[in-house]
Amino acid sequence: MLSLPISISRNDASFFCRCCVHGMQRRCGMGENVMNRSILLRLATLVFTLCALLLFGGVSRGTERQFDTLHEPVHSEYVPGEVLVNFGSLTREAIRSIKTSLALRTLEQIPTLKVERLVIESERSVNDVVLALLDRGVAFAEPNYIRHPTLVPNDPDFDRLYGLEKIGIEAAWEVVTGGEIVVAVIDSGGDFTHPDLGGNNWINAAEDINDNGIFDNEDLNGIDDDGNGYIDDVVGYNFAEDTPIPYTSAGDDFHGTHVSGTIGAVGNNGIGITGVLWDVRIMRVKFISGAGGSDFDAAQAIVYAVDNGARVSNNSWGGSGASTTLANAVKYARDNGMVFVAAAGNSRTNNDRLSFYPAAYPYSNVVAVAATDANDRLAPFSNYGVRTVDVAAPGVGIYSTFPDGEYGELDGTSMASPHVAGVAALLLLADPDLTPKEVRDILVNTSDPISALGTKVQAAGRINAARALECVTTGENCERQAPLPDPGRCGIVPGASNPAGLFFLLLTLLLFLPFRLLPLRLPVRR
Ligand SMILES: [Ca+2]
Ligand SMILES: [Ca+2]
Ligand SMILES: [Ca+2]
Ligand SMILES: [Ca+2]
Repeated sequence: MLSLPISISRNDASFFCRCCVHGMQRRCGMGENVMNRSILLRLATLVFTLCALLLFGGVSRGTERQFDTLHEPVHSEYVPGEVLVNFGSLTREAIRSIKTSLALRTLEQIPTLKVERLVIESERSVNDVVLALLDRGVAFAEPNYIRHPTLVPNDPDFDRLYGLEKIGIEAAWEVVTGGEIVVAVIDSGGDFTHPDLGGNNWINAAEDINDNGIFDNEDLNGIDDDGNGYIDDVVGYNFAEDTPIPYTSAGDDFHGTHVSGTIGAVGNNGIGITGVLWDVRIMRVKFISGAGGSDFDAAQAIVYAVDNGARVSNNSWGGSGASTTLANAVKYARDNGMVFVAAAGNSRTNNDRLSFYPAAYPYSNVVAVAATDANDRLAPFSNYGVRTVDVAAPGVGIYSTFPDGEYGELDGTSMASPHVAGVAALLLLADPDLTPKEVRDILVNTSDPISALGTKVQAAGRINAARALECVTTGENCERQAPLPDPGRCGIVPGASNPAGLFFLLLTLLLFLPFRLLPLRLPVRR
């Protein structure tokens, strides 16, 4: 294949091909060697390459790229007076000297990720200290960004009631309704005593001292009975407040409670609602308190969920600041086989251009989710992006559990994400050997085509739980349902009856032809 100055995968090539070289998508889409095709095709390839470069300038998640913090906004919200640092291979003396000269004191560490959370005991700004640390050769240094739950106010305009039918859940339940799979809700806390949630709690058996399957006072013996580094963590952990109780109050924890209900409110128990799964083990990992949570706490929460056996995590939160700490935690999740489902964000923006993390991290286990309404339209608040947002799911007027035995409606990509996390768990119950990337690809390919989403998400449609399960259990209907997405920004097509297109083509020929013809002439036949 023509070597491109940016690293794109075969799939990406077909994607750009479809976008820019009308009528040639089939050949390119098959990923064949284009070296021995006609000059015309080669020229067209040059043009679409340039077009892709100019208009996209990046790579899709199909190829995992190096995470780069340099292009991110510097004005994001972060914890004042704190930095996250990986000292890399510096010697102990060098580290001590850096800490002394910059007046830094270590508060906490995550050994798995080799990251320290440091407090700045001087008047220097966070940005100043980060730059000073980078100057002294640390592996990375960054602010401890604040993440927020991806919830929007329950505006009456969005207020529609509809159920799980939209994603074909009833047919999916004919295959599997739930089972022994751990799904971590990394969020605010969740009311784990809710009558419609309590039966589906993950229970850390070694910490359940009285062995009654419930987190109660008798379990609080002050001992880390399972030796996982956390004392009395029976149903999860609260990293926001550093306690084993992942629930603080109805006001603080309604978001995580609502998300939990969509994934796994107890089904077929004669009360309230049901989640995507009737039966599941929900691990409650709280790091958000009040309006937000820090990256350090988020990273701790992710590592905890991975280390304690969660196969899927739901992450209905995010923010714009790029964080290596958070990225490394998501990568750790990937390396340990966790499907990381993340809300795309509620700022109506294109994540391909303005990244929203963790949804935009380029790892193969990340499933980024946009929100749709009862009519399969993109929710007005939802972020999108054909390269960085994978799928769409209902996220407007979602009825689910609230603390203290209550129920209510919320809107947001926060509410879309748990639909997808739930379906991912159903797929893993049907086939526990699926890799996170396989789960994501199945969710994308089996989505119901929705033309309006063709320019918005990679799936060009909304998830379909029934078809995804059919694919996993029978091998049928696994092929992509929707046409490849159209980024809608590639209007300048060579040969088009469009003066700009002709100008673009001529310019490309003048600038690149002499340089590119040489390799194009080389025969590649054997
Ligand atoms: Ca107990
Ligand atoms: Ca423990
Ligand atoms: Ca204990
Ligand atoms: Ca129920």
